[in-house]
Amino acid sequence: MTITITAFERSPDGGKGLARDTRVRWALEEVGQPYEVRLVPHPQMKQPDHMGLHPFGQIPTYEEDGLVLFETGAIVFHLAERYGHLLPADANARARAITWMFAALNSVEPPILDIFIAKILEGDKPWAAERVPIVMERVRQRLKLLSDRLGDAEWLDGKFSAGDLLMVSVLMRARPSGALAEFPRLVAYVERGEARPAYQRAFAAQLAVNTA
Ligand code: GTB
Repeated sequence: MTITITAFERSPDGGKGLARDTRVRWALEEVGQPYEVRLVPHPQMKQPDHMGLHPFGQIPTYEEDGLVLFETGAIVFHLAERYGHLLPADANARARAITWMFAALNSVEPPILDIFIAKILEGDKPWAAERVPIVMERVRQRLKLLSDRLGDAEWLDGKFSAGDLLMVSVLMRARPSGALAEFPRLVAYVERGEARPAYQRAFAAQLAVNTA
């Protein structure tokens, strides 16, 4: 049984680890599963072969023994369910860790992505100069509450979980705007995630692709 994921042939970030295959690579490393990567040139993502795997023509996808998945949250959840390690055994602790997975993807990632949309995709619009500070303030408010909740804890709820893996991955995208740096506890939290050997292996693997 071989696990195959897809990734950008060349990530637009040049290997900073911000494209979403990195979080899937990280989860695979955490659960100790070997995997192969099929690199997809951007135009090919919109062709029928790839659209058959991913309805929105994006990366990453996940293939394993006839199973095809898309959406990084679903892929990380599947890996945690099938291979263990990333979710606690206790039912209530497990439910809370899953709640943090949803929080990362539904409550923290969208405002952070809005920074990229406002600055880059819509940066040339006449209203961009007014919109960017509004979007930044919304991110600040969300990060402040997250930082307060984390406090001085190492991870969001006890041991490192899939919730932390996704939250750290999402927070990394707030770094280029400077928003993350305003919250030292979150900076340290992200650094703890990045220091994990599994993350280091995932990062190195995507970097090798993007600097080859
Ligand atoms: N909700 C989906 C998931 O979590 O799997 C989102 C998947 C997604 O957005 N994929 C992006 C993609 O395929 C790549 S990761 N885009 C091509 C397209 O839509 O045509 C997003 C991404 C891209 C670039 C950077 N970067 O340069 O820093 C970071 C993240």
